[in-house]
Amino acid sequence: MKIAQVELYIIQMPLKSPFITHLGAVTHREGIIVKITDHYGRTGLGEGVAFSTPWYTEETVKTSLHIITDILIPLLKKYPIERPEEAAQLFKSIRRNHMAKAALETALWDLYAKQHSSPLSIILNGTQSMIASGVVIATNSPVKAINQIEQYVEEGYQRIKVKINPKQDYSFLAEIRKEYPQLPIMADANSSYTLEDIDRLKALDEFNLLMIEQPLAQDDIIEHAALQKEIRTPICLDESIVSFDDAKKAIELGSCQVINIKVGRVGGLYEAKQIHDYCLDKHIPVWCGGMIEFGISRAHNIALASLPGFTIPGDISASNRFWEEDIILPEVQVENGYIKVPAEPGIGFSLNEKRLQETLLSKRTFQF
Ligand code: OSB
Ligand code: MG
Repeated sequence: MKIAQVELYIIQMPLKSPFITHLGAVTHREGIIVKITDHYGRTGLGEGVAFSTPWYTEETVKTSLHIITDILIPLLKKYPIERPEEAAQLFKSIRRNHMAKAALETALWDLYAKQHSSPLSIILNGTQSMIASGVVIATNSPVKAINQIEQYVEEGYQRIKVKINPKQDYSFLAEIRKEYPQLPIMADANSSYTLEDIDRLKALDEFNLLMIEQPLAQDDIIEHAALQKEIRTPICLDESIVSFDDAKKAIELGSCQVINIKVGRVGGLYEAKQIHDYCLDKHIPVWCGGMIEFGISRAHNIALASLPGFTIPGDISASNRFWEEDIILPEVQVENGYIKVPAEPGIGFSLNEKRLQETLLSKRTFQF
């Protein structure tokens, strides 16, 4: 792919309002923007989605920087690649560190698509020109949740996800359902329950949720299979699925009926597409998850969600859901509940250099 240079921009931005789950509150988002330039001056963009601390996954911004800088860039220098799939393959010689790998791999996909003057969605075999948009409410106050839902429904979002845990479930959902009896709602538990809570979880069946996301342990697929036999609400796995193999095993075991695919969590677009293709074959619907990310990652999510198996509105919301001003131009917009898949080459969004400078903490450059 004739890589000439890799630039890493470490940026930080405040969220418009805190994102609260039982695991803690996120008020600021640190992230890594990757820019890969080829010999002809064409650039590919990627984003590292690890958080500053390991509250959601084991990776952090610092561990990602270490792996990208000291391991993955030297690998790319040593073994020049012709296609992004080869990078995905090359990175398999390194264990885990999926978010670090995805940061580089996604930038290579964008560069490859631009080198072929094709939209990334087309390179990935996407078939949808619009994707249905959903949004996440992450607050511990039912009043705030209802107010936010009202605003987001007005903005056109097609599906609302709320965060739940054993201290905030039945009555919280009952209050919401009272206001919105028909609204497509799902709940994300972020691993806050155990099998001992089975009666609490059964009780949630009456709310007709689209699904319950990751009720049990973050690395479990065995107990989720047992739980699914006891509850009517479909289980969707998030944290437990970090690879194609995990997805295959979870489906074979009956641990879930839906999968949330996150590009960073599974190590890049190649693995994400493998999971998608398998799920499509097995009639398991998938949707694209979110990581409170900036516009570059959002743009990769849009390209991925254009694939035919993405039949459920995911957590891809507009840039203004979290940010006063995003780092891409144009910003991601939701119109009548849909996001348009760009028809321009690559991800179809460019860096907002002014915003990048305003939010920049540090920068590193690597010549090839
Ligand atoms: O569990 O899906 C999750 C955000 C950060 C970490 C984990 C999760 C989330 C979300 C998605 O719920 C929020 C979004 O980006 O829209
Ligand atoms: Mg989740």
